[in-house]
Amino acid sequence: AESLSDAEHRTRTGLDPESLRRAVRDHLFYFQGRHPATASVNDCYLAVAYAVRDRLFQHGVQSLDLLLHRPDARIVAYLSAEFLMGPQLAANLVNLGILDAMREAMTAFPHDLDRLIDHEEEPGLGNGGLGRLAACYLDSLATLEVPAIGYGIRYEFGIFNQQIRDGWQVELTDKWLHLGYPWEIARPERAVEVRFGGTTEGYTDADGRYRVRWNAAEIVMGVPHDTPILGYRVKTCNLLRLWRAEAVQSFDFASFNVGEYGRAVEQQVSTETISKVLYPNDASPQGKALRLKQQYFFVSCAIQDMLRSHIRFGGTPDTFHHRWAAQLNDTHPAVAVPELMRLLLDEHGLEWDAAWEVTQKTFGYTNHTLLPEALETWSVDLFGALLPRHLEIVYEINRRLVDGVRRVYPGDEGRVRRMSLIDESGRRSIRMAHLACAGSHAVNGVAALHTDLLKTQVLADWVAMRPDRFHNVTNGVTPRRFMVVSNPGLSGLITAAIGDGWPSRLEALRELERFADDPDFRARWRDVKRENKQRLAAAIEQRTGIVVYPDSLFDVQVKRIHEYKRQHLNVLHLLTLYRRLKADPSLDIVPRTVVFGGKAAPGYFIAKLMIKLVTAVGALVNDDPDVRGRLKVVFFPNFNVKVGQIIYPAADLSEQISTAGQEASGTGNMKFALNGAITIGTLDGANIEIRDEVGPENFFLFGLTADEVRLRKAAGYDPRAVYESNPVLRGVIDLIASGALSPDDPSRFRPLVDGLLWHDPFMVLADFQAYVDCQAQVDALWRDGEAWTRASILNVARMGKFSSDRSIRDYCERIWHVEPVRA
Ligand code: GPU
Repeated sequence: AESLSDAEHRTRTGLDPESLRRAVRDHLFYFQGRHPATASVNDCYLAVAYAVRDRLFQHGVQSLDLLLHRPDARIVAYLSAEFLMGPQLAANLVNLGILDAMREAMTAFPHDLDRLIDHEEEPGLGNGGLGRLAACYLDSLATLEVPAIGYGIRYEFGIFNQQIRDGWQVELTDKWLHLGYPWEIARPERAVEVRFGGTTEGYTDADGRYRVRWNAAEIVMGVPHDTPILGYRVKTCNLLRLWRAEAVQSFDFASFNVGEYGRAVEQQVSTETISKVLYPNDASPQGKALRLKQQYFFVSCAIQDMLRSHIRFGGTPDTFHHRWAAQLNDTHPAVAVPELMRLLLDEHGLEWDAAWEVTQKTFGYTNHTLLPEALETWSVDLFGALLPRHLEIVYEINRRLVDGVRRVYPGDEGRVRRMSLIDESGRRSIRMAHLACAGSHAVNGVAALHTDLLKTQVLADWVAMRPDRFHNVTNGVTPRRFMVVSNPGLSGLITAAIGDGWPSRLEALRELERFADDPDFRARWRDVKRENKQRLAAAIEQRTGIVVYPDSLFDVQVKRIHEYKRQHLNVLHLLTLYRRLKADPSLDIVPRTVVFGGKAAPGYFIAKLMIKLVTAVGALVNDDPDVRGRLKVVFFPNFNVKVGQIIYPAADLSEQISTAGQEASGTGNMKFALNGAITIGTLDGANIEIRDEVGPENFFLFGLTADEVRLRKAAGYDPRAVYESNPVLRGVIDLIASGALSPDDPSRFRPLVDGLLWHDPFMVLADFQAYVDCQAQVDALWRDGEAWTRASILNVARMGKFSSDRSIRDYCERIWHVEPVRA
């Protein structure tokens, strides 16, 4: 059944199949010089994309017009080093409400729409959860009609493409621009200059006031590239504005003699490396000068852009925060704090106190991790060499901060040392999380447990001084991309049952509860899941050659490879199953297909070894005649948004098994549950809130709690003792250590085994038995197909809280104090 809004959209000019067909044909002819009959898949894809982009910008211009007439409206600036946008075509067609119309339009061309959607490559401008969250938030901001701009870096090369060769990860350069990226428009006329290095000097201005001038050594141009972000079935169209670094022609070439053209070009190459490549580390900063340059580059572009537009539309520097609410997506953009201070002080002549008030009222800071190694610091020497003026400002912020601490806690020098922006132990470095806290009016964690741990541990001193600045905003994901686009079967079934309002009002899914006991509905629910599993099975066979059976339980763990996420705990369970089957080949077990996916940071040796371990287990079990196909282990290569859109809808069991207290939130957990998978998980991150919502009887819980982990460590955790006392565990560890999984290199997995036996900081062995027992409960429920389906339906019905629309409403109300601007 066609929804009212679909019908409405179709009658609007340019959105009916005939107009779309004409637009695609015109783009082929006039833009690409192609005849429709001979157009390639890429030609057709580009033509469709341009036809869609035209319609997005039509909305975008209207949104901008509206803003110009509403200079009182506050705009959100989401500052993020990563935006993991995923494929754009299908998502834009869904938001425009013309997926079916375009499908019909494309019947006149040699390649149908689904072929084009499949052909599209995604811009991988992020590592994982943090970058994907930013993309979900842009979708929700537009859907809620809140004016917003995402500011980031237009990396020429995004996250590497992962190949699996001989079971190992191999990294290939991601050339996402090579066939042309049709969704963006370059805006060279809006370029800004960004400076680096050099020195500062004091001077007295015309009014006799002391001022500082920054004599920089290097100038770089930032050129914005805009991608329109249309909300779901609304007219609001926001922007993702990504900056590309370019050489300043006149600067470089004028300073060299004719004979030194080569050196001039070298300078240009070095400048352009700033936006060349995304650092492929997830939650583990590298401290490289180029990374700091990237951070300052995009932040300076963004703040200058915001200031310029504020002033162009009649604002003054001291009212900047009335126009802009800027969110720092972790500390990667935290240098925005001294940058806004510098612009207000040095370029716009504000006094310190006034500038500081504007700055604090502008920024909010979201923390995304508690891992100590992930808390960013920059060496004072490096920072000062690159940003000498900003270092002075950081010192002044710190001087005032420390004064304040001493006033409130006289004599408490320990506290002063702990809270200082400068870590004085060892090489002096700037604590970016402290800088972000100091410069923000609001600080938030991303799930209830994470915020609690932030408040009681990492940022406890800050909470003591300013308790009202701390908030929780639990993460969410967009149901448009992760249900409507990626799971049309399930979406159609839901819409048939409860109407079509749910994608923008996800709490409405609760109405599905009354279908959980309807045998007919359950059967259709299972049919949808089966179709999705068949689709995944085909993709698995195509990409790995492994044949899997859609009737088996699809048990899935996809996410970055990290020891704290414990892919190896999952592997220990697989080997437990395998050893049971070897001991008794006639054992009646639940057939399982266990799918892994995810990238390892190229320099993270143990993570790469974990991938090799998974593929080695696959090689051992997949064709073992005793196993008889009842256990299949797959490593699906190059996990990204596009692959996720095939995998989430096909999962029965969602593995969320991080050590309690380590995963700030997780968002894959939400994507799985929204697609009817049941979670097996620890009390970590948002798992806790998911379990609260779906009900403990519809969630497989195991493992130590965050408190128990802490106590156990404090009491002196001895993994070796766990190993000694558990024969099943000993069996699987000994199997790995024996070299049976790596006959060509028997000691290959020794580093993993030794890490577990002698250190095990992530308590894998401590949770092993609880996990294996919990998996037995999974089997038991799976054997009762009706009960499983009921739990699956109830999971979806009760997941409404985890729409990113709810998260964004929370940010708007509690942190940004912004309101929608309705067309
Ligand atoms: N996260 Br810090 C990243 O993906 N990258 C990072 O650099 C940092 C955090 C993740 C968290 O690990 C995950 O738990 C969370 O759901 C996600 O950010 C979004 O908040």
